[in-house]
Amino acid sequence: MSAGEGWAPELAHRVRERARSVGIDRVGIVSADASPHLDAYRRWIGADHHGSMAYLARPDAVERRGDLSRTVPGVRSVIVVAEPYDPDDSPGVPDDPSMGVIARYARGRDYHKVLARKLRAIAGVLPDEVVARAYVDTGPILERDLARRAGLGWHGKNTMLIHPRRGSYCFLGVILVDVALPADPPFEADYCGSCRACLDACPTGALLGRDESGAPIMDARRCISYLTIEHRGAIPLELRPLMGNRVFGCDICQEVCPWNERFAEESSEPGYAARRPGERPTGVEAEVEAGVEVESARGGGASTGKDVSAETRADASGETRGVAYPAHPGTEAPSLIELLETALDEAAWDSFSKGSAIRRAGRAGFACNVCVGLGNWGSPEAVPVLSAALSDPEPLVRAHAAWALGRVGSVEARAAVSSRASIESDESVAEELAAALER
Ligand code: B12
Ligand code: SF4
Ligand code: SF4
Repeated sequence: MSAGEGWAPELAHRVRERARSVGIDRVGIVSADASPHLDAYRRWIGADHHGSMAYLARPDAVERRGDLSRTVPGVRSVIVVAEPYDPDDSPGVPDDPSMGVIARYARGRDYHKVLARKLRAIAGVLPDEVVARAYVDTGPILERDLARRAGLGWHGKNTMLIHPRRGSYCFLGVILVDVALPADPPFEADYCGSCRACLDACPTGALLGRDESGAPIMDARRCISYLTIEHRGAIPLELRPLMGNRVFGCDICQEVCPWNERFAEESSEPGYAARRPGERPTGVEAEVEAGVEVESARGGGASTGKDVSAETRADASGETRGVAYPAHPGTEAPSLIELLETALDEAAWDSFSKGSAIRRAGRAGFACNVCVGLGNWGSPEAVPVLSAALSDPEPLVRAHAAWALGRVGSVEARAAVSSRASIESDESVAEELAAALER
């Protein structure tokens, strides 16, 4: 739709005010013109750097990334927001191989739900005749590219969108609108300079530096975040030892970034705080339990943007923290043994993963990640739980447990592996069991 000249600045002002009222003060606006960086994206896909994330390579979705009007006909502007999550780390956990490290972004409530709600609230200030669709990682959209063009930061060599006074621990969300709003100046500077701390720190060599056009390149197939969240199937053998105790996502290339060391911004969103052991999910999930169905953000993104009533319901969800729930070790400083016990038990997994981005890995995928962590720890203390994992209904879990027991290598570990080998019917698991015995 077209907006009168005087109307657009007032709308943009209202958008920023509403964003502030839901705790978001980083808002940028960019025109919905074609991205200058679609070629870089195409090259990335062409090099197979996306691995098995097939949704990123679907030809129609690639084209839609370059032409937002194929997603929202008549789109004129994009409102981009950045919302910080908790930058703090649990002291000692990354260096303790008996503990599992869960990436910061996934320690609290699923950001897709939390931020989607805030985006709907922001879009709620737009007049009814404005078409607005909100996305948080849920559509064929180059969110980081839009964020840079909206002035919110630069693309670091770790591929993250970084703000020079707030760092990179943030989520991005976008609202596509069919009205032309005044655009913010793009972020032109690159403050990485000669630094290469992230490239040197990445344990798997997933970061490849900048290409000739200046675009930062990641081979996602090697990235621990991809391996522990998106990858389906066995984790490549040669990468398992490099994963250490990172069992869901990875923040290493952000942890070493000087812009985070100096400027990481605190989050004011209580939903993103890490869950304590046994802690019950809050907010959206509590509503679902109470029988109030809430639209899920993932896969859809088809919100009209005007449903502020959902947000009001979220606020009314009530206090549920601290209520006992099937045991789980929480997300702050979980022991690997307890994490695997959790992943082997459907009810415990459900309580642990409900309302959390961790659920995306699936019970079996998460169990595999934890088996890798336990194998890297290599302690005989892990033999009982790994032996139990050898009886998991999912062959993938049995295969990763066999690998981990092979790394432990104790008499008990070997006994468990050979006992399973005598009855194992799945060929790929049998191979892992045999390899574990050889080791
Ligand atoms: C696929 C994906 C992943 C993959 C691949 C990551 C990657 N680096 O590409 C995996 C699973 C590995 C992943 C991991 C993580 N992800 Co992720 N992911 C995405 C997703 C869905 C798509 C990203 C994508 O298209 N990648 C392909 C590359 C080519 O595109 P790009 O990274 O946007 O890069 C652009 C620039 O290079 C730029 N560009 C091009 N040419 C040029 C030229 C010059 C000169 C310059 C400067 C730039 C430039 O345009 C590119 C597009 O072409 C986005 C959401 C979205 N829809 O955008 C979230 C997103 C990028 N992820 C996010 C997060 C939080 C993470 C993790 C931190 C989670 C974790 N702790 O484990 C890690 C970070 C790992 C890392 N170092 O990137 C946030 C990032 C927020 C931020 N501050 O940047 C996003 C935006 C989700 C969100 N809505 O908040 N992710
Ligand atoms: S998230 Fe971890 S594995 Fe992935 S690029 Fe960064 S440091 Fe490397
Ligand atoms: S660690 Fe250094 S090179 Fe990497 S993103 Fe941060 S400033 Fe840039």
